[in-house]
Formats: sequence, structure tokens, C-alpha cells
Amino acid sequence: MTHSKSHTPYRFSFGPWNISTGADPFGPAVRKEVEFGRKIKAYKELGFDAVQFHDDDLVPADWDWAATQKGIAEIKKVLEGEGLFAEFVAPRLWEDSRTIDGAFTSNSASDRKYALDRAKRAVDIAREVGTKNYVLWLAREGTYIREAKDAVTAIGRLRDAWNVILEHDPEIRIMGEAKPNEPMDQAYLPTVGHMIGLCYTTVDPSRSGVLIESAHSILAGLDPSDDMAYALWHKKLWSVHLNDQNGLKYDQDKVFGSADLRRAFDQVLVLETHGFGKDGECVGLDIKAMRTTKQEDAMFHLSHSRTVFLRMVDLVRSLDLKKVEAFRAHRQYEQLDMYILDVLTGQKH
Ligand code: XLS
Ligand code: MG
Repeated sequence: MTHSKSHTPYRFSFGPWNISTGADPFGPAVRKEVEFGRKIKAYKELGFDAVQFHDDDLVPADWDWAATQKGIAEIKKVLEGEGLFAEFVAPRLWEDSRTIDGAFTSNSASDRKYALDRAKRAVDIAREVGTKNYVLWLAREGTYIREAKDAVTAIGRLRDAWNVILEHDPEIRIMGEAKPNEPMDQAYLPTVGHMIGLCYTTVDPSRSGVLIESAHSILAGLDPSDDMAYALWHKKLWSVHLNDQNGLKYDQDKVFGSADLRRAFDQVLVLETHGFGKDGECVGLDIKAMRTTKQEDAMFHLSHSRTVFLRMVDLVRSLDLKKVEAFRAHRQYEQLDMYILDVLTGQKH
């Protein structure tokens, strides 16, 4: 196990929705909306390099193409002024009334057409803003009751939509973001394994990969570091949404490492060991401040997550790899367990 000590410096990203008003399904906003320009200014202040965008974070989804191009050109100028770049564009296919029953898997043919048109427009937006990365989080592609859709037909529709996007632009590359539920009762393609399986059936598997969110693996009862390892083995881990989750409940988007530091360590161990980032991948976050957080504190969750990540990198790089390999070779996992706990608790080792 070798650690790429000469690792290219990590580049960090988050989406503007990570700076939120604190509204949740049980209560209204508790903080004022931070205007977009102020959010963009915060990126470098917090040590970030790239912005993740939904299509309508850039321009409203119903603008005509000329207005869209103009709007994107203005934002590109702002990004350049801040020394930032766009990491990816993701179509927001879960708020419009025409996606109420899912987007690509809706039982309504006209809604499916709306979803495909919007997905293709998001590709054009990605090209305009200067990224080839495209994230598909399949938010409402699922059911509240199993009988609502024919699941075999639904999977076919997802794969066909994926192909429409790939065929719309020869360079776009899709990262599927799996999540087992919420907002649906059950989502299609609920895990990284399902998502990667689909990648190999598309018209271009080399442009079909995944973004892995820590909390989504946890919600599926899986370990995020093992999901990341599986995607890395397939050479299909092209971005991450690091965060944390305290048990099986609604998606908490907690600060990275704040529920389980060992789990955070193991994610960084696999990313660092296998050179994540060396081909330009970003360390992305998908984090929410607590609803109790005051306006003036409403960006700490981002800087704290980045700090925890970098502390885990230091701990991973401090590992005595010979010692780890020796414990493995002699099946001394009790000793290895304590060694890792020593490292995590700052014991001299
Ligand atoms: C869900 C997704 C979503 C982003 C990307 O976790 O990451 O938060 O908006 O579509
Ligand atoms: Mg996410």
C-alpha cells in the first residue's frame, strides 16, 4: 500500500445550495437567503476551488437559449474573476411540476419528454459554462408504492435517457449519483453497484461513471469507503459528495466526520491511497448547516468539513505502512485496530 505523498493538491468544491436558509419539511427559513454573488465570493475565502451547479443555479430553466447564453457568460466572468471553475452541471429534475412522478421514469409521456429536453439543455449549459462533467441525481426516479411503475420499464427508460445525454454531446461525461430513497420511498438505481452496472450498458461506458455521496452509501447500509473502492477499481469514481450521516433517517448532509470519524478516515485512506484527484477530480461536499445555525455562522459547516478532510489526509500520510502490512500479513487485526485508534486519537506511534 503506497501513499502518493507527492499527491497533487486536492481541489475542493460545493454547490451554492450548501449555503442555505435552514428551511426543512417542518419549518420555514430561519436565515436570510445569501445572494449568489456573496456565495461565490465565499468560495476562495473558505479555501474552495470549484462550483457545482444545477442548471437553474446558472439561469432559470425557462429562459430561451440567447438569454441563457448571456446569463451564463455573465456568471463565467464572475467565476473567472474569483479564480474559480465549474466542476459540473446537474439538471434539477425534481422541483418542476412536470417531474412530480419522476423525470425519465414518469408514467406521463409528455413529462418524460420535458425531462429529456431539460436534460439535453443542461448538457448545452455545461458546455457553455466550460465543464464536461454532468451529474445525474435520480431524485424522483422511483416510487412511493412499488406498483406505481413497472420497474423493468423504468430501468430501460433510465438507460435510454442516459444514452440520449451521451449522444447529445460527444464529450459530456455523466456521473450518476446513487441514493436509495428520499424523496421517494424507494429509488431506482439505489446504490453505487446498481449505477455502475448501468454504466456498462450505455452507448459509451468510458463516459459513464459515478459521483459517490457518503450519506447515500450509509443510507443504503453500506460503507462509503468500500463503495469508493469499488468505483475506483472500475476507474469510474469521478467526484464525491463528502458528508456524514447519523443512522438511517432523512439525508442529514452532516459535516464530514461529525458522526463517525473512523468512517471519514477510511474514505480518505482509500481516496489518498489510490490517487483520487490526480486526474482533476474534485473533493466535493454536499453539506447543510444545522437549522439552529445563526446567519453569521452559516458557512462554518463547509470550512469545518474541508478542515476535517485535510486532517484525515495528514493522519493517513502519517501511517507506518510497513507496520500496517505486517499486521495484515500476520492476521493481527486486533493490533491493527488499536493502531488505527492510536492514530485517530493522536497517540505517538
Ligand atoms: C443529492 C444531490 C443533490 C445535488 C446534485 O444529494 O447531490 O444535492 O443537487 O444534484
Ligand atoms: Mg449529493
